[in-house]
Amino acid sequence: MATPRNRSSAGTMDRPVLRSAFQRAVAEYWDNERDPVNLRLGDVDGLYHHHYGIGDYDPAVLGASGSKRDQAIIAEMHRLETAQAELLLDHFGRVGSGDPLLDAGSGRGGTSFMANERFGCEVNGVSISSSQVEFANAQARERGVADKVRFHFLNMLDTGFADSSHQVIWTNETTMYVDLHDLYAEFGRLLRGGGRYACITGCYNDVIGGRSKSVSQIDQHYTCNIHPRSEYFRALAANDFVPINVIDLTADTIPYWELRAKSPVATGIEEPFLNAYREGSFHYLLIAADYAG
Ligand code: GPP
Ligand code: MG
Repeated sequence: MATPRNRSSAGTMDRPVLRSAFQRAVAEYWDNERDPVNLRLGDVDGLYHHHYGIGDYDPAVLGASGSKRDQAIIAEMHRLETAQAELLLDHFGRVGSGDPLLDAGSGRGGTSFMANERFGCEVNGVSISSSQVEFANAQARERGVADKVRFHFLNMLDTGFADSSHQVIWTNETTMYVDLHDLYAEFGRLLRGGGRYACITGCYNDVIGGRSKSVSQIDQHYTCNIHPRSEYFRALAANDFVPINVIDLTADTIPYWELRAKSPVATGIEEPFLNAYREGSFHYLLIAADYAG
């Protein structure tokens, strides 16, 4: 089992987990987050996601009324979010059951549990939100996989795991919280040669200009800093990652946002997402890259 070296749950004196005012603000946001859009969806089957959905929704869910309608919409949104995570797992490349995997920005653990179920592997999840780490470890115990799926209060930019300790690392909508060059330097250290990095992210379209108003509203809403599309490929190349797949999921995620806008758990961020995607200032992207270092 890959375990972090020399780390207490709060980091070390010289290398604390939270290192800047920005990181402390991000941790505070996620420590306090209890939004029904995430908790009620997670309650459907015990997989608590912190990412969006892909694929068409079944319009029949809008036909019911009252609480039946609410529950049908919530179950459908959850199905689309789980489909998103399944697609990400499809891009992990060759994985043996003895290969350790790393979920960087693991939230309440949804994608980690799916990865463990699919591949039978040990999974490490890291997050700078101690409440999310606690929640996810409680889920691991409840699901009977605590010996295989472990969540750590650690900074993905400096995890403390050993060099070449992981076969696959993924980020499911978490890279907008970190500097990509620092991130991929750490991932290069952690991955074995021939290891795989898989990512789903939202990025702004710097081919046609700067950060749009809608993208800025999304940043503000989540206390994040969405990167330009080009930055991903520059930072990957600079750290010896070679992309094998890049998929524009923008058209595939729009139905999720349309359904979410009609749902009882809409948060107000639906319009900025729909505007940004429709005007072309923002993309929902999957990137899979092999580590060639
Ligand atoms: C996490 O999903 C969302 C983010 C980390 C924000 C940035 C993502 C982009 C693709 C720009 P969530 O499920 O916690 O969000 P919500 O509460 O809105 O469902
Ligand atoms: Mg959500």
